[in-house]
Amino acid sequence: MAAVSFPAGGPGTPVSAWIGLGANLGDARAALLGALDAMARWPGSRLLRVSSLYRSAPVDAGGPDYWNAVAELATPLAAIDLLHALQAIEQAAGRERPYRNAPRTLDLDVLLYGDERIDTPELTVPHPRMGERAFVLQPLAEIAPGRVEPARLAAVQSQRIERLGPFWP
Ligand code: A4P
Ligand code: MG
Repeated sequence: MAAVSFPAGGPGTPVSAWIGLGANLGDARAALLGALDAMARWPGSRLLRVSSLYRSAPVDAGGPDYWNAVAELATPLAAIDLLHALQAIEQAAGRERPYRNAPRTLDLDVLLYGDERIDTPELTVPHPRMGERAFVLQPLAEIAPGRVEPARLAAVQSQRIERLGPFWP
């Protein structure tokens, strides 16, 4: 049986985690909504805030434009269990991994997990590339301005991103 670990506050203590959502294949908007709906149904977890929906040019990747958003989830899941639960949602949405940064039906990343720093082969938090990406920083700044340095946001202004408006609930 897989080992179960708990957040720093102890078993059952909810932690705020910020999740990055992205998709650029199929009905991307529906995939993002479906992922939020699935997270909201996890026992003991609660969606606290969801950013607007954004449309963005692919960064370090090809293919069609992406749909992106960021959500804050209060969850009793340990970080590694959260990652696995997100991967299960990706799989259910038909995610395939032909190569790194391939276009995808759904990508769910753990951006932040409370104030924790995690560096294991399977999970790095804060997400190592989030600081260079407007498609993460802009929606994150919308729902958690204290977690984004203004200088970082200013540095990614050249990346094309458009706010489409609220989409949750
Ligand atoms: N992993 C390690 N840390 C994390 C974390 N904090 N959150 C590991 C999620 N996963 C994490 O991810 C590969 C492995 O990263 C996982 O097995 C996990 O153990 P993946 O989702 O299977 O593959 P990927 O998404 O192709 O790679 P990666 O590294 O997650 O890519 P990125 O950096 O997420 O970039 N442009 C726009 N406009 N919008 C986008 O959403 N997304 C990407 C993907 C590129 N360009 C984009 C967008
Ligand atoms: Mg990913």
